[in-house]
Amino acid sequence: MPVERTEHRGATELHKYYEVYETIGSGGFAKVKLGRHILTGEKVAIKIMNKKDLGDDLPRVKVEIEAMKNLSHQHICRLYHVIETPTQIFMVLEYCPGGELFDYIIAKDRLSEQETRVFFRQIVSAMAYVHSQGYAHRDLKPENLLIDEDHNLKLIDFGLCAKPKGGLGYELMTCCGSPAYAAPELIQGKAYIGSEADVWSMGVLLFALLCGYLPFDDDNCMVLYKKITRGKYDNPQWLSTGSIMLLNQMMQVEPKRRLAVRHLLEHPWVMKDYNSPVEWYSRQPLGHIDEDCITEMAVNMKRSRESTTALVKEWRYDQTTATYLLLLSKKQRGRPVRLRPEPTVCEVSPLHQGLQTREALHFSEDEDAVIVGSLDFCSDYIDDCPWLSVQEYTPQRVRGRPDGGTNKDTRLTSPSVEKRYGHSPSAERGRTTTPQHQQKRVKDQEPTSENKENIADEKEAEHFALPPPRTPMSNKKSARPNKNVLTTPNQNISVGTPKGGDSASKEHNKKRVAENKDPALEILAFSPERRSRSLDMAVTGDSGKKKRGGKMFGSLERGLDKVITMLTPSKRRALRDGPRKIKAQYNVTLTNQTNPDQVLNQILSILPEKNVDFTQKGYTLKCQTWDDFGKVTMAFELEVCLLQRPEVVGIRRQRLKGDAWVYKHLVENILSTSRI
Ligand code: H91
Repeated sequence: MPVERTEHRGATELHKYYEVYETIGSGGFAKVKLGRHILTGEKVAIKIMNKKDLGDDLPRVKVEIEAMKNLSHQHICRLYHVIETPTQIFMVLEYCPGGELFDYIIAKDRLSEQETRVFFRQIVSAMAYVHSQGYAHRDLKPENLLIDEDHNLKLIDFGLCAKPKGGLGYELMTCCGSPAYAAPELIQGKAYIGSEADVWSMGVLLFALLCGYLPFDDDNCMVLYKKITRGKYDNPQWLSTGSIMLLNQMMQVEPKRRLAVRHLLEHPWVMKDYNSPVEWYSRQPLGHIDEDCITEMAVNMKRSRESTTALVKEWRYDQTTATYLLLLSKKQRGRPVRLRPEPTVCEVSPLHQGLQTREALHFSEDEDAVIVGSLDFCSDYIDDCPWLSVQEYTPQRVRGRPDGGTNKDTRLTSPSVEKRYGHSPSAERGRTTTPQHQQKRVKDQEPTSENKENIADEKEAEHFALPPPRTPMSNKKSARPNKNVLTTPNQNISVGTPKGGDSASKEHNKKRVAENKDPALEILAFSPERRSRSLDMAVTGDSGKKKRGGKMFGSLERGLDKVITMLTPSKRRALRDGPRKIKAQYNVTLTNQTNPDQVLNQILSILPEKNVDFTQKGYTLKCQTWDDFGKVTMAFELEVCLLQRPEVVGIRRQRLKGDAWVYKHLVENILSTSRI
């Protein structure tokens, strides 16, 4: 595979300092990949934007970068590094393995008042700080709150934020954000105060946490706007009086009657069980310089501590800023404040020059590819061997495809070749169809930046692609109640029965059933972090804990050796020949089935019915929906996998693009209809 393709040319700078792994999400015109900062060994999220694709959104990115440079707070995702090339912009950000708060809410159906309070206090803390710095966020929603490794929230997406010149008291005019969370004055096109509009969104967010659905919702925009401007919503019976009151105080149509964030800091509901106001000041103010981090960097760079401090204080959001902030993050988590020592392979300081040896070790940066190298430069690489991609080590080989449950291979295809099927409006233009399954490959679309990377694969697909196997079920249109879906014990959900026996729960479930949702179908959340770990476990076949070598640092070559040893032919075959084995996580739906091929077939047969296009890569289905103009409205992944305890088939799901609530309904609908 070529190391550098056109759109990756600008990425060289990025690869000097980071190992780049798989795509973990996307937002607007950005793709977010998992990465690792080579010098500190810390994981990062890399937001990748193509300037050409950004077009008019380029100013939005500049706004986000400027805001994030000025904001440093324990509940705001930290920006470490910005790399701009003539064609691309890379933002290196704090990695939040827990994923979106949205997924967490839907996995749990809704949160208890106690758990909501924990999160809401963090949201108030972040927002009080944002407002204190003169910013309004203007796009508050659970998709923009991520969960970090300590289960704390981090606010993201400052692309729509505003910093009025005269201060936050000055009115704004631009209507932005997601309609469902937008304040009435905003959607009416009136001038509004940013902080007041944020409080409304926080009210909608609080409601979503406590209820698992939105207070104002409608498919029709105009109807939605009417509902918002009226400001009337129903309070479900499980809400406490205190919650109802707080929601009411935040979702006041008249902005001046709304609570201000400073009132929220010590609101009785917020203070309950804590007896202390929310701490909103930054625990990591930008001005403070940590001496331990400076010392470590000074040693690495062979500079004086004074000149290192001066360099850090320039806050250029370059390798120096990233190294300093990531070292600080290590220190705050009680890890050694250590950098990778001078390279042995190439006598150039990585902090000065970037890791030149990276290029030699760089295998591929394909969509699902991983870069492996320097695997044991740091002890935690071994314990936390990151994201070994199955596909990357899988030589082209013929593997049987699911055969409807008999487990006998009847068709032969190449496992690493992506198979694309679809029925998007654009895909339908000028192409012959496969009447048997009414499925067409999405091959003759204009290549977009999203699908460009797959073009080489598509050539091969011509020879190998077969339509997915179908089952007789595919004619069934109506959603069936899903009696067989199991959940993990810690979810406290009984099979086939509504959660909680109280009338409030029944009421809620009635609503869900009316919406074609099965109350027994619970989705268990699962962080990309864990997903990676589980893959690692599948590779090593152990419980994920590997012995630490006595030494902290080793050579790059040894790291490579380890990867090769881990992937012995038998292990590789085990991976190739079946779905991944993972642990139950919170975005994995458990089934009561044991045959993954059967489950895959059931899903495959339902997707066309739901107007979902998909490409199949092994047991992973990359799904897309389209609008009438051929624009992708939703992208998500469904992966059939094997759970270890209990030993059943699971379906991992991940949203990549599109409205979170629409996605929730669609995936619930697909899975409940799939009779799994
Ligand atoms: N949504 C608005 O899906 C749809 C794991 C994951 C882990 C992340 C760290 C930072 C960001 C995303 C992360 C992430 C966009 C991040 C930060 C900023 C920003 C953007 C992303 C998605 C994009 C992928 C995200 C979640 C939100 C995962 N994501 N899984 N760490 O602007 Cl400031 Cl776009």
